[in-house]
Amino acid sequence: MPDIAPDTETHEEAGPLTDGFHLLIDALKLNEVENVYMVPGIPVTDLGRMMQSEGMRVLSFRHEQHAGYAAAIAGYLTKKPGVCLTVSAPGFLNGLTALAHATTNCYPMILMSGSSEREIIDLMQGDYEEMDQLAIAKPLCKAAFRINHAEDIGIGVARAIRAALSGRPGGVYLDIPGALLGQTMDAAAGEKSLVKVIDPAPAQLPGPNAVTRALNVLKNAERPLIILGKGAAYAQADDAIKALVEKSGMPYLPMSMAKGLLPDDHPQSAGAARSLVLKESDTVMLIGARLNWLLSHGKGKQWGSEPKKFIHIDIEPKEMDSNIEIAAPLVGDIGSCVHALLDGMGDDWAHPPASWVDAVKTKRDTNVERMAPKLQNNNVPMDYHGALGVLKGIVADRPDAILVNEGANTLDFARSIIDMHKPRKRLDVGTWGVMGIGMGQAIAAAVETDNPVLCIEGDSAFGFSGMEIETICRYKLPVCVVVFNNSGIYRGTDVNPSGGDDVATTVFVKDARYDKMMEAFGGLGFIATSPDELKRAVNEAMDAGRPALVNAVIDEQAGTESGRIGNLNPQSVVAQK
Ligand code: OXT
Ligand code: ADP
Ligand code: MG
Repeated sequence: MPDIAPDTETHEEAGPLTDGFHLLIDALKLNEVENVYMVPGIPVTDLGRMMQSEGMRVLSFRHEQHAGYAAAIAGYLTKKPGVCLTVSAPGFLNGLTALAHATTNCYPMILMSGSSEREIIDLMQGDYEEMDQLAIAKPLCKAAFRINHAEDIGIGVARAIRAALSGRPGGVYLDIPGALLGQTMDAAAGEKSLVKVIDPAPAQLPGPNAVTRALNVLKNAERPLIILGKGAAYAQADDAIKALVEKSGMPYLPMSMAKGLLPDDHPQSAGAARSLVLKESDTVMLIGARLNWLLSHGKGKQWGSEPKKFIHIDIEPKEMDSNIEIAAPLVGDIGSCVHALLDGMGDDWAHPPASWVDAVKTKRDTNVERMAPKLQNNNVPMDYHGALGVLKGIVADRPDAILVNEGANTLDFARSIIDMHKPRKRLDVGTWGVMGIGMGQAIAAAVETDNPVLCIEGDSAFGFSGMEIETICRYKLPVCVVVFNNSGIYRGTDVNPSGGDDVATTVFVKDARYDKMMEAFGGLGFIATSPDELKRAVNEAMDAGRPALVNAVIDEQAGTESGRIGNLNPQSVVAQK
């Protein structure tokens, strides 16, 4: 606490003072923000120090983008806003990608950036790291605020928290001018100015008519399907969702990060019958999933030729009819909507016709059986199936471990091969398919949950955040990174079409030893060239509970262009030279 200062105006003895630094920390702590992900520098270096001395966990990163991805996924995992703290202009911009990613994925996050002198910025006089950050952040987040006066810190933090969490969660920008931190005010008045946010994400009950309408549509379905998205996982209404799925008897399809909300080997899972259920279903109930590109916007060949009826549960009313007509919009929070449906279904809800349930089961069993022998192969060099077959077993043995996954082939194969067994244990590239979330998400997963973390990373994907393995080592986090090293983006075999000396644009250095990077910072390094070696290395690393990196050598030819989304690449009509 700063000194007691005499009031020079009145010559009376004033009370103790506080300042912007302390008010900001007190406001965050009052609202149970415990962890902050940051990169220090002017004007927030001392803020980081003081946060640490005041008992907050302050994780200092090597690059703001990864601190931001950590904060974003912390928000997803905890339903509290994850906080990222950066310096001005370049640090702010580095954090902005993650803020936009949080908004796109509906993760609650607050990006707090220090900023330079307002008067100089507004006259564009060239201050140190000058930038009109508030204006730049606005289109990329749910809300953006600047706090100019110490007495507004309590309100400013409260507004940021409520904006991030209420309704559809998302990213919020909070601009912290450097001068604010040094402002002083009477400590007692400062304490009174702080705001504890009451009920930041209030329950939003669906209208009774909307519930009845949804149940009527469901009742008339011959071939119903439930699609669970990551909004359903975020909602933490796990028991209610499981009860709804089981009471309804309907097949369900988990989107990538909803895998494990019910265990992937659940008898009603249609994860391994994806094409069939999308095409053949006549009624689809979406729970916390958008009809965006990942679901082909709800139309086209993938959805078959017969028209379908959609029931859509989402907290965001504007999501309804965004791509196609929704027969039964159910606007509200997922917990309340699912409970309302369960109540309305009564005790004698009829399960869907056996012909439909059996058709889904047959397709699922066929796909699983077809894949099984591929997962047993012990090929050297490893292909994706051989390597992921081993990791599937390790995840089954360690169901509490959090799986972080990015890449193209490494992502797409891992998603379909590795079963998840518990909710919110699979964290991946999200709505944008963004590379670079890996180490930031791994760090936050370890910090927020204390669970072990297994990262399955394409070698390109790993490169986006690889330097953060120093951060992982510094904080001694139980993170095992497996780099699927096929010497390139998608494959390691492309050649420069010009015949020149430069290698092809998708190809990396051959025989790279990513394991040595981890050893350089004191972590465990392994190299694995066969599934047996991979199994031994990952088990040893995870048993050790220490930072580890396994360099898994994958056949350079095994992957395909863009994994399973090669169809999205535009084609040139002019033949390549
Ligand atoms: O039903 P059918 O018969 O169709 O079968 C399906 C399922 O039923 C079945 N299935 C199963 N069978 C048996 N058993 C089980 N358990 C089972 N489960 C499922 O399997 C099939 C397939 O199922 P799936 O996967 O569910 O279905 P499908 O049709 O694929 O689903 C469609 C989608 C769209 C939902 C799905 O494909 C999906 O979620 N895709 C996400 C794709 C994505 O986001 N990709 C990442 C982006 S790619 C590209 O952009 C990359 N870049 C560019 C770049 C990016 N992204 N970011 C930034 C900041 N800069 C640049 C780069 C640089 S990727 C990349 C790096 C790549 O190189 P790496 O080295 O990192 O990686 P490698 O490729 O490994 O080298
Ligand atoms: P996926 O990529 O898994 O399909 P999306 O990110 O597309 O999932 O969709 C998540 C949806 O969940 C968003 O439309 C968001 O508004 C919604 N959502 C998030 N939290 C809640 C909640 N608590 N209640 C209702 N809807 C929610
Ligand atoms: Mg690769």
